[in-house]
Amino acid sequence: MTTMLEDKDRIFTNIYGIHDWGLEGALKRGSWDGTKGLLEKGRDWIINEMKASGLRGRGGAGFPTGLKWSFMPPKQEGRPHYLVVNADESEPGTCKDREILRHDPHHLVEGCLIAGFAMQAEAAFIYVRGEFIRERERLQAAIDQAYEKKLIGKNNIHGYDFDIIVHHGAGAYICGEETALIESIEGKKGQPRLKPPFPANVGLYGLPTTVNNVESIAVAPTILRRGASWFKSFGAENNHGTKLFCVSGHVNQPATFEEAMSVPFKELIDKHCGGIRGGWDNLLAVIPGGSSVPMVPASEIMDCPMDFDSLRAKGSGLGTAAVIVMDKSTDVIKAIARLSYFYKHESCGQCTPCREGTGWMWRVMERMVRGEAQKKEIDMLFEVTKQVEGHTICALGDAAAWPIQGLIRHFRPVIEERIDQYTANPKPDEAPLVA
Ligand code: L3W
Ligand code: SF4
Repeated sequence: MTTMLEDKDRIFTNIYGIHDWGLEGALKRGSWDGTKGLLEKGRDWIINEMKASGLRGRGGAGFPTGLKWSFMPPKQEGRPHYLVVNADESEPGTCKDREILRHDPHHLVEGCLIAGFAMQAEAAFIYVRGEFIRERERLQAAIDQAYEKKLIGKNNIHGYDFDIIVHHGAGAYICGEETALIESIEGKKGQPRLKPPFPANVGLYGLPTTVNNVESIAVAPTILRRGASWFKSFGAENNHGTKLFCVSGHVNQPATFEEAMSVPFKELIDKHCGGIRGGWDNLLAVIPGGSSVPMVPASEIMDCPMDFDSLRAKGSGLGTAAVIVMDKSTDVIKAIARLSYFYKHESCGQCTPCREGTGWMWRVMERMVRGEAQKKEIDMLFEVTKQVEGHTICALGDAAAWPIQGLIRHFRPVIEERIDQYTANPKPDEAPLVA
């Protein structure tokens, strides 16, 4: 097991945009090298190699990518298959797919062709976050280069006709949920569908569709060129490969970088971010996987391997590997209240526990920030999060509930102290904090 990467092991060698992002630069860095030969090895070989690599989806859920590709049903005459790439990167703290679109877009373009071939898709639709205007332009330019050199499109040099269409979103977080994203491409309001059926059976325009995150598709060409066992050699059992991490908050140098899966948290931050602001004793807590996962207190995160299973064992998750670091200057109740406001604002409103619950939880959190609450309401708030969790159409309900659960689980004394302070010195009628 390897948990520290060397430069030679990095897939994204232009993540900081130092080199030419375009086709010429990408070719020098190894993109499009022997792509035809990979396709000639056949669909089964590609899917089996992806399964053997141990790659788990990089969009948050960690579902095995090769297995997902294998869910596509046998091709039927007159029923196209589609690949949909989720570039609607909106999870608070997450800024990794953005860097791929900006600086290494040919990894994604080539990945689309290979993944599309493996699942017999006619085309890929790449759904780009509404706010990513320059990123969409950059991606489109890379796609245009690939068309011009006949790397994709009709009668291309790889012998598999394949189109790539960029769809620009309009700024809704919920359109990152795969079925809301599909609805949005179809021109409808972006609201999640009930699953099952999963997109593999009933996806875009009712046809077999696989939805993958940008990073999941962009790493595929390198995995196939270097081999499944190479990718699998990084990380711990069931948590393999290299991974883009985005670290924000109270570290000395916030950054997005590629590292081996399962690297311990402290090593990750010391190596890439220059440690914690004010030193390690100043660390309060970490949200390790984007705002949708519960926080982990400093005492439990230090030696924790940064991977799906280890963080789950801590009651949290790797999510998108967006690591939000909070030092002791953080008003931890206010930080979570801000997330509650975000989920209330982004709820699509179609199911009652989420539509009503997110607003309810945010309003109570506002009072908790001021201390304008009764201690028994802490348990009531926790109970409400349990009524929302698992009772909604999509994961946004869970995502709204989990950060509050993490706060109560780890920082109940801080909430109680705030209530005691307010009781001793009430300041009623203050304006909302985060509206
Ligand atoms: C066929 C089955 N397909 C599962 C497929 C399913 C999907 C994938 C994972 O949420 C999480 C969410 C956010 N037959 C299948 C099957 N599939 N069983 O596998 O499915 P699922 O439901 O576990 O997750 P999801 O709905 O894809 C993603 C969390 O990620 N998250 C935030 C993400 C935000 C971004 C972003 O901004 N870029 O990614 C962070 O933690 O809360 O729990 O494809 O169809 N039997
Ligand atoms: Fe919409 Fe929330 Fe229900 Fe998801 S959980 S479908 S965002 S109302």
